[in-house]
Amino acid sequence: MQDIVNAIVTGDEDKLKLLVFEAINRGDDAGDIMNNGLIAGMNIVGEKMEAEDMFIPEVLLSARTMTAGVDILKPHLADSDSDGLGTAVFGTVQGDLHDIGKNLVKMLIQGAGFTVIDLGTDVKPEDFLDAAKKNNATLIGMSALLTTTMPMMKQVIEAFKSAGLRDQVKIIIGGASVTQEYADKIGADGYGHDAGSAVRIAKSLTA
Ligand code: B1M
Repeated sequence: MQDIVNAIVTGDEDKLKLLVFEAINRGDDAGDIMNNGLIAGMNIVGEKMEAEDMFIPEVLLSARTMTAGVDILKPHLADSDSDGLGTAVFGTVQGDLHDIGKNLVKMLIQGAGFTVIDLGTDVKPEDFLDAAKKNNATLIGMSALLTTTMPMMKQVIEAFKSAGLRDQVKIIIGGASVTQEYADKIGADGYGHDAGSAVRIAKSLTA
């Protein structure tokens, strides 16, 4: 696992792919590889970024490496026990370009049986609203990783209120800086600390 962590930190995509394939073939648990390998590596990247030991180009390499690892793990992570749970609209809020966590949550939510419309990153409040109307969505999922972009989540909720659609959707939020307290404060219906809890909460809210 330590080699996987190191491959994420050094942004060595070829090595990471090899290691993840090896681990899967050995029968290692995909969730374990994700949490103790890929995400653990990304956490170190975050610490190094904060300490200015790593800079944007290197962080991007680590992010690309992480995405390659997630792609390999995807079929082993998503459980497709159920389907027909409704349509969810997902996106990273306006001003924010972080999408690894959002993609991970999306992947598991899809595996759980939701149809997901992914609006990508830097998504304006009105785009969440338009997509929800167009697709009859019952769940809105927002991700934000920057303290400066978290307030956009509130603006999205306000946009649904102004359009008279707040009661027709459940809204869940998450991302590194987001907390349950913040979710309560802005009136979100749920907060996911990680991808697993996001799925559990999404299912309970829309049941
Ligand atoms: Co950025 N960045 N970054 N970055 N980056 C952070 C977030 C930061 C904490 C790093 C640090 O300084 N320690 C810091 C934010 C500080 C703050 O606001 N408090 C930061 C900064 C400052 C910045 C820039 C401003 C840097 C600059 O330009 N000077 C800049 C902003 C760009 C922008 O968005 N406008 C920037 C840029 C980037 C890159 C582009 C280089 C790259 C993103 C690439 C990409 O996403 N495609 C990047 C990265 C990779 C990170 C760190 C290192 C890793 C994020 C990540 O992917 N983690 C990050 C440090 C950190 O978070 N420790 C950092 C792995 C991922 C699986 O976790 O996204 O938290 P996460 O998702 C988790 C949970 O949060 C949850 O489930 C996921 C799985 O468990 N979750 C949800 C997420 N979304 C959810 C939604 C839900 C429910 C749960 O419901 C819908």
